[in-house]
Amino acid sequence: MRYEDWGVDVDAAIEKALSIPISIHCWQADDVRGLEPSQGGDGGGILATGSYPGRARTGEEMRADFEAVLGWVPGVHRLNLHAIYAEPSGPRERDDLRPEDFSRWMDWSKSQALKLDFNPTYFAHPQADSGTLSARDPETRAFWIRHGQACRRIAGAFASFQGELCVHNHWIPDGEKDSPADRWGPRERLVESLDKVLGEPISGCTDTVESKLFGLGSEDYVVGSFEFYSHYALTRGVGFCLDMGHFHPTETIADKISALLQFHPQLLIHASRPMRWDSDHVVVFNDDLKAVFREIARGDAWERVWIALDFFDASLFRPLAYAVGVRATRKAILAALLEPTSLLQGLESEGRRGEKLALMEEVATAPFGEAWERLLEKAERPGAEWIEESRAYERRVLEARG
Ligand code: RNT
Ligand code: ZN
Repeated sequence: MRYEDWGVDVDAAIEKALSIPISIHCWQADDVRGLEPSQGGDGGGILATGSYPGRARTGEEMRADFEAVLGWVPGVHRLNLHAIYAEPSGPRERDDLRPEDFSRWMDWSKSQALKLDFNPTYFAHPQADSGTLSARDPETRAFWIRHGQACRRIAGAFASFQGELCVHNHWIPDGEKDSPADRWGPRERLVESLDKVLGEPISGCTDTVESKLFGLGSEDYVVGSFEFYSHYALTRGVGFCLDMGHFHPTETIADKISALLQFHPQLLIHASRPMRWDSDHVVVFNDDLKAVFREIARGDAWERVWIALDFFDASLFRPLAYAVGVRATRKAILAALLEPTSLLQGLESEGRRGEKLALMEEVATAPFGEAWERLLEKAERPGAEWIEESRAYERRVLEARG
């Protein structure tokens, strides 16, 4: 293969690409609805659009869908749960959630050799309509602080159950639609609340905080902005999460990685695909995605980055949406590892920038598809035939789920 002429060890790249965990978000399976008896309360500025039939409605249906998807995607995966996917034996408020409410997920994850990650759900709840951790009302704040604390204990329980850390990501929707007169108060309260949430040392629970520019209904002001959380994370020793859709519409995150990793020990990446806004389209193998993983590869920063997915499209068969996004992410990881980086950097350091650009253009049309097929073969996962398998699974699902 052409890559070998450039000094790239294709088999080593394939092996490495397969070993990097991709944390699959559970919320594409059901359009971010969760398993709670309906709570009301708005979605916190995120929105799955579409009404394709066959949405998973129970934990069992979700797990069945994940098992199908896992047959179509190569490499190591994790499963990223949100607190609203608890399966308690009786009614349970969010501030009282316990590890046993996730025992079905834990047992199942073990049977699938998946490690779990976790997220508190600070949205889609009547108490979240006027803010959560930054709310003016002290009782509302206290409720969400208890929720965050309960979730950290669950993440700690996952970690000890799986003998490996659990990445626990905090995203809150708090913000203002229009012209806030006070941008200070909510940020002061958010610092105070987060400090309380994170106060208890919990082994294996690895917290991250996720910034955002705007949401539906928080167009003018999001309390947890980029600067806010980047600095919070640095000063508190927690991880920072970058979501590909959480910046200005033409702003991409690839260039931020080498800047942030000068200071942050670790980053969580939410691979997503904003289309004109933070639309959470299914991730595809496009230039933005490739650029993110190329930066990680060039900095050999794989150990300092957790890779997770975050998209939800209700207009497609959901298991198919998963497989498209997971396969695209694995492709982007492989493409990054196949780059003849030292050749390119050598040309650059010698001042031969034209030749560097020319070589980049040659790399762009190198036979990536052949390497990808070799990876699939190695992982014993289907090529394009997975689409047929998805169609067969869809037929069965639509029959069973009406
Ligand atoms: C919202 C954030 C967040 C959520 C999930 C459901 O804009 O991206 O990560 O998508 O927590
Ligand atoms: Zn996200």
